[in-house]
Amino acid sequence: LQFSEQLNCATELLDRAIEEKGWGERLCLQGSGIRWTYRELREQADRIAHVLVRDMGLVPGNRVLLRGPNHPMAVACWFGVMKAGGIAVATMPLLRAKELKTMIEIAQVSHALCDGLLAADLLEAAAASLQLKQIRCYRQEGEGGLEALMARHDSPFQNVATGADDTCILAFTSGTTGIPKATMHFHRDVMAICACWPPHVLKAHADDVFMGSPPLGFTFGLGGLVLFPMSIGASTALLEKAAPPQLLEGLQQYGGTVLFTAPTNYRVLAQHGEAIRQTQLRKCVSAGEALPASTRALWKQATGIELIDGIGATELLHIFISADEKSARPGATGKAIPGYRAEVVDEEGRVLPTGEVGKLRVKGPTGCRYLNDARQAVYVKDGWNYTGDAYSMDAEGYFHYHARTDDMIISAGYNIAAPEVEEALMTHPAVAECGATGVPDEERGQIVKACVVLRPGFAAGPELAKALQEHVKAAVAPYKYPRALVFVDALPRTQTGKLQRFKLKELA
Ligand code: 3UK
Repeated sequence: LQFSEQLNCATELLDRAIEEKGWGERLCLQGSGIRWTYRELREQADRIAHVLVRDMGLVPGNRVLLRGPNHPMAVACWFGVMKAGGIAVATMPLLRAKELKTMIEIAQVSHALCDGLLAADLLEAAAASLQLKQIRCYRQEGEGGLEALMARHDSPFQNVATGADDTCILAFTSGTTGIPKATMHFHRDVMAICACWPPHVLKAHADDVFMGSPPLGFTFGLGGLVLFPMSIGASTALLEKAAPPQLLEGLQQYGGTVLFTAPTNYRVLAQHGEAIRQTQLRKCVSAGEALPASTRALWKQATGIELIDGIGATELLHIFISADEKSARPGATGKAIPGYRAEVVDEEGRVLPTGEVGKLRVKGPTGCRYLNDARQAVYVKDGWNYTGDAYSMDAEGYFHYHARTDDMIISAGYNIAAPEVEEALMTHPAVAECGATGVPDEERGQIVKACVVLRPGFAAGPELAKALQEHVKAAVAPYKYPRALVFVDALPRTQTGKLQRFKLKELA
């Protein structure tokens, strides 16, 4: 991978793959009845770039909103935007008109490419905003559809000669804490994430078939399901719906060998260990949320596969602390990956001694700039990104997750990390999922309250609640046990699979 002043990530990942690496006839993308080689994907992307420039009036630097489920056309659109020198604003499929309108305004979106299935909300958002004027839909019948326009352009597209530091991605953070922030990433960042984590930790090869659940509108999915396989000449199988049942079916149908998904899905899929053992699956990546040691053990026992945990963030584009299968430690996320530095610091930014819990900060080739957001000064200092996580580092340089810095519950003077209570609860056979939070208490300031989703076959009631409280007391320091506990049907989660802490508080 070359870094130079002039860089277009589509040239690197797509045109060079064909012209210089000779991967043109290799399988690149499958899904929804489509199978494209690298050459076929390029042809689609070239046509889309022509439509953007000639029919939709795009000029380099324009922001293009992308909306749709994971589908080969979504990938072709992303590369079309890169080729034309535009900035991709990929969004999560479940967003509704109101949220889309906010993003359109924050990111100053002028163009959009949208799956016909999800057009209604986008059209509503566009009507309410003066920003977005050019929308084309794919997988939609009729004259004005994207495919009809694409059919008229069959010459190769000359990629715009963007600079390595030109912005090419505006990615919105997932908003576990409130209003989403737009983060900016450059062409060089796209190449940097392909050069750091995949060769050093994932170590996949050209015959691997990548699969997973994260939407391409989430940088976890963009990297894991598109950029990483393409940087090594591998292929990817995209699923429009990717809840555990579809993931299992997809693994069987496409022969997936590398899986990217969140801890919750591994817990559910572990119930089908035998079926998974029958598939080709060999590498499993967990990110998005802390991986409890119990989930790692459960997955290993069910499938024989050691999970690769990794913490990533939209701000850093992808994973920056991780460990491969051989160096994985239960309860630790891993070490800073080659290319990145990570430290645990106190409120004043002083590095804390080994073992002490503090704020995690990270420095590397993909550090973030927020777009027009005053929170830049809070989250980025001296080139360090503060991720908002409470971590400690052990003597061997392994980083241990404790909580989001705002998930620390302070009860009678004790600092209690919500995820630690959750992990302890999760080791009880009755618990399918749970979330812990602090609720006001006259005597103690706050007390820990747990919301618990039961596994089928267990009956909610005061006896079980008591048993769960005793279970936590026996597993961790007794002052951490949830003094209040309710049974609920489901937990509030973001579309990226993260527990929504502020909604959990309301629920509690
Ligand atoms: C949390 C984790 C413990 C952590 C992401 C991989 O999740 C991603 O990006 P987001 O911006 O959220 C970032 C925050 O999520 N987190 C993620 N992974 C882990 N906590 N262990 C983990 N393994 O709070 C972090 O600050 O939505 C993940 C790749 C790209 C991504 N954007």
